[in-house]
Amino acid sequence: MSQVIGYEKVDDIAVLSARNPPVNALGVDVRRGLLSGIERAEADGARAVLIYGEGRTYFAGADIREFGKPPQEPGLPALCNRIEASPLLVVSALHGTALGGGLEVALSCHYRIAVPSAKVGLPEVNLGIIPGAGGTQRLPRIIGVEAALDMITTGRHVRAAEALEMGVLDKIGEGDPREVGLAYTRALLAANTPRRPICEMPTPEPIDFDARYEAVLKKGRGQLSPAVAVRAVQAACEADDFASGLVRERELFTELMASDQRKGLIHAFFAERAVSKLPELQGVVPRDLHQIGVIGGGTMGAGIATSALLAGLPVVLLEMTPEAAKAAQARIASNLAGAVKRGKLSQSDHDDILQNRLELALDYDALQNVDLVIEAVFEDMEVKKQVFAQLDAVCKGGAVLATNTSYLDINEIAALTRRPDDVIGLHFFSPAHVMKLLEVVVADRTAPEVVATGFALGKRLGKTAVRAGVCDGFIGNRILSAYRTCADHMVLDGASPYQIDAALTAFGFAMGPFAVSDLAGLDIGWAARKRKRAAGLDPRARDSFYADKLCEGGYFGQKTGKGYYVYETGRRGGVPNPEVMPLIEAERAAQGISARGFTDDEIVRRYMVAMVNEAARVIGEGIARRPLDVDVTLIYGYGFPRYWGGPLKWADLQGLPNLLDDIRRWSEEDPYFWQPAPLLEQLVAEGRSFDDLNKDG
Ligand code: 3H9
Repeated sequence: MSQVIGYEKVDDIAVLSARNPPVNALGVDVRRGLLSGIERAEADGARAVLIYGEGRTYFAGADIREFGKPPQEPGLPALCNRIEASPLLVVSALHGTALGGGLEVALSCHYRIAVPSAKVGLPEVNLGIIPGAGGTQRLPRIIGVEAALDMITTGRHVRAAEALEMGVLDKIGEGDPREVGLAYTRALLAANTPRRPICEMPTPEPIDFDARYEAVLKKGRGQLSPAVAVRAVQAACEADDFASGLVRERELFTELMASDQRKGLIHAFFAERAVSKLPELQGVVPRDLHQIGVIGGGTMGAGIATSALLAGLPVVLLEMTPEAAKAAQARIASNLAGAVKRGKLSQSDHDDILQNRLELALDYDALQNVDLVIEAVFEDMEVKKQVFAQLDAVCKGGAVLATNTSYLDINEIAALTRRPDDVIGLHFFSPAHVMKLLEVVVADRTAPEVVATGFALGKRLGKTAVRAGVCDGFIGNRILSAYRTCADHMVLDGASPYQIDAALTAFGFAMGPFAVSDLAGLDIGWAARKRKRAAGLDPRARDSFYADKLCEGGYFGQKTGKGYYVYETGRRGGVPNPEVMPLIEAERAAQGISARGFTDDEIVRRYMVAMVNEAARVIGEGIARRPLDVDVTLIYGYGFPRYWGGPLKWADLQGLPNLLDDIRRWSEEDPYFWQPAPLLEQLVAEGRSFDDLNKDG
């Protein structure tokens, strides 16, 4: 008797129940249990088999932890074929999330019923693979090629009602999945309903698969699995028979299983779940959050307030003047209207938020009762210090005092209060109601339950929260500063900003660094350069002034219509600004540099190695706990292509000794910039990888 698949006979129905928490993943024991359950039912005089999952869900897919390991029998494809071929009537009752291999098991059953809250999907492409247990062959046979391609190439989770309409499900029933399933199976038996194996259904109508392949490939920005899935569905239409279609699906599945993209995406899957699991927070209870305060209603403050309001948290927003408060309210109203337009918020909730849950205030006293307050005022230490002195005076005991600073020293801010234990950094990314990343910046004295509260707030706001330590730029902006500097050096030496942007978007970044600067505002980089120069640059550091000239001319990027690119109203993206290259050429001439050519590969390599090297420093100094924290930060906050798994997974895939060799070679031309990070040298010396550090915890 299987531990993970229960067997029970109810009249003439054999009931197989999955008991493999948390998500009933189809690991080897579950597969063995299902196989022996079907065999036992056939020998047991049953007329039908009902399969359902105990706990929170039907099978949520193959067990991802088995990927890359030697396969163990029975494989899922063979199991699905065996279920479908059973002479008994086989029915599945779905609840929770029937995903991937889970839906494939359901599709190998002859009938499917689900509870109304169930969702179904084939999300394999998000893990860098395609459905590998018949999903690409069975699904198009019951719902048609277009609907199947939509589900398989996007991986989206489809609600039960839509799945019923599409034909993925045969029926929806309210109640406990076991009872719902039993009632349906009894009804099917009573009506003498015949078995209905999908493999015996006619092949679906084809479409123009070549055109669809190209379109999906383009949309994936370098991600292969959705496009490969198109080829697998094509086989459902064009293969000689069902079995040959399965063989083709298997070939494509196996190729992707061996790919770096699969490794990267699986790494990203586990990294984003591990990121909030910090040993020091085990058992630490976060403080209650009933109401929060936000100081400053500019783009960032309004975005943070919107995010909290959308998550159901009432907000007190403090501004300095009635005009500023009105402008802040207008920003929040516009953000909320966008949420209504996108179907994320109902009109009545929108109205309720603006009338009852957002309080605008001009006096610090209004923050007396908030449980947590986030300041998002001007990025200046003196201003922040004034704000924190006021907060210290008015906020109730136990309130969490958070700063949204991007780079200032939070220890210095905390030291100014009588309660440094309550002070923390909560670094949001703009637009804060859209961007998923939240850096929870832990200062020297921050109490563990305040850190836990930061993570709890992140979860409530639907953010991916990463723990960071205090330094200039924390995890993300500090690493950004290094790879951005590398891009600037390449421009000085002969690459154009446009070639660099193109090479990096071809690598998979959402945007290149110069287009990003235009979006963020060139004035931000200008201010940072001025600050660094005023503090005194190391004489060995390379500097350049051409970008300052753009700013001096009033070109701050998208918001002024011109920066590295020219933005015409109504057009998406920009075209290269013809004034930029002459400025760069003049700069090269002034510095006596003769421009050389760069290949796109070299651009990507240098940019990535600069990123990895700085990331290794950030981990070595304890600013990021683990390599996976850096990976998640770059994926969620900096447009890093998820299918590489993050920069440090990319580094592992390239081989760390190769990256160190590059740094040593490049250090001959610029020994200041290309200094190997001690941690990178150590890992290479020990023959270890970044992922080994992740496993150390
Ligand atoms: C596949 O099926 C291939 C086949 O086509 C072909 C095979 C031949 N395996 O996300 P949560 C763990 S590919 C192993 O926090 P939620 C997860 O790591 C698969 N473990 O909960 C976490 O562990 P921990 C296709 C899994 O409620 C715990 O379960 N299926 C798996 O926010 C709870 O997860 C998918 O891609 C798994 N398949 O979300 C579905 N799934 O507690 C992937 C989860 O140690 N899974 N775990 O951190 C999901 O999308 C979400 O987990 C789900 C639940 C929506 C199910």
